[in-house]
Amino acid sequence: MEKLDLTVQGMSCGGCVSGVTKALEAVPGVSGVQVTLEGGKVSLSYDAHQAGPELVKAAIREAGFEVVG
Ligand SMILES: [Cu+2]
Repeated sequence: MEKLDLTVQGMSCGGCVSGVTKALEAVPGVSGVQVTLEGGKVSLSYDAHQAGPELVKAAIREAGFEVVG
């Protein structure tokens, strides 16, 4: 498993946090999703055979949030 830490902009409440969490958990190969409202921190693990940083970032964007780092 590879580890990935990202900063997401635009989350303003617990609903946003659960939206991002659900979007990421729906990506095949992603596990251990942790989303923190304060600071917009997202950390997760992924299986490099199934997922990758670009796929993860696309899922966050599709959920309506911006990846800034
Ligand atoms: Cu919200």
